[in-house]
Amino acid sequence: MNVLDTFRLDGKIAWVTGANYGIGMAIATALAQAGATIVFNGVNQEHIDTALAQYKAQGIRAYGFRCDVTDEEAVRALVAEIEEKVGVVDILVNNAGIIRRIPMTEMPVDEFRKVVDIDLVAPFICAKAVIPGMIRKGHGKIINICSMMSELGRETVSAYASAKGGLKMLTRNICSEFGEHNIQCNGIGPGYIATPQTAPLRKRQADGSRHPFDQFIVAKTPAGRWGDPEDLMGPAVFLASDASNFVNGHVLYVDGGILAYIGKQP
Ligand code: NAP
Ligand code: GCO
Repeated sequence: MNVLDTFRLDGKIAWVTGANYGIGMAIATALAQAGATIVFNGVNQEHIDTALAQYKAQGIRAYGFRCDVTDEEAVRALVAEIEEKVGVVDILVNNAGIIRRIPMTEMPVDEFRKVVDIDLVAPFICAKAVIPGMIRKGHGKIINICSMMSELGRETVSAYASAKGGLKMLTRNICSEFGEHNIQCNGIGPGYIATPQTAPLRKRQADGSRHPFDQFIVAKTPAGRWGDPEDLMGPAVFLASDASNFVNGHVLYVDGGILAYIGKQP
């Protein structure tokens, strides 16, 4: 077999959570281009409808659902609906996520819990819902969208870093518990990517200058730029395909080298 054939996803059903835009849409698009049928969900129906039109405009047949990934009953019902209307999920990408940037001592515990609920508990809920079908099929791929904050902290992101650190370990645990069923669970750890989630960090200042954090990240990243969602497309296809059947419990950092770099001397 030609090695490139192992990257194809023809006949596979891929569920990407939170793929209305941003990283999730780029990953869903990549998996579709590799041959997968796409299922995605969000919480905002207007965003879902807009995304459906965008996928259709690219010639991608996608199924869009409104489902809050923190609601286990709703997720179980969604997986049953997917299995009835589309088929058993082969690939799950736990992408849906939020961030709250609040100094820890000022963060209401409800806000902390909300971030952990969406960024850590929900990937558990979604993986738990699809693993039985993957076991029945004899194969499965789970990709958890981690973060640089699975490895590093910074001011104001205590909830997010705690969740993403936990998501790295959930990734390793799913690998450990279900590897014998030919299920591979890996993470993708994006660096700083230009999406709505990071838009506040790139907002132009009143005087037209670049945001100080924008300047900081560009200086800290060997690639000398922010990542684009498209930078995640190839890594996602790799981890969703047979090309990675012996890769398990790994977090692939797609960060332009920022985690490897101490930064330029001021
Ligand atoms: P984004 O632009 O804010 O998009 C978030 C997506 O998640 C939206 O489609 C949103 O749907 C969905 N979502 C939020 N809460 C949900 C819920 N409870 N149930 C279902 N869907 C929900 O985020 P992004 O920048 O693309 O990031 C995507 C993932 O990558 C996140 O896990 C994030 O933590 C991670 N990440 C991002 C970066 C970065 O620099 N951008 C770097 C590392 C990791 P609606 O439109 O319906 O609200
Ligand atoms: C932040 C950013 C980061 C990125 C990403 C980095 O406020 O520091 O939002 O957390 O989203 O997770 O990998």
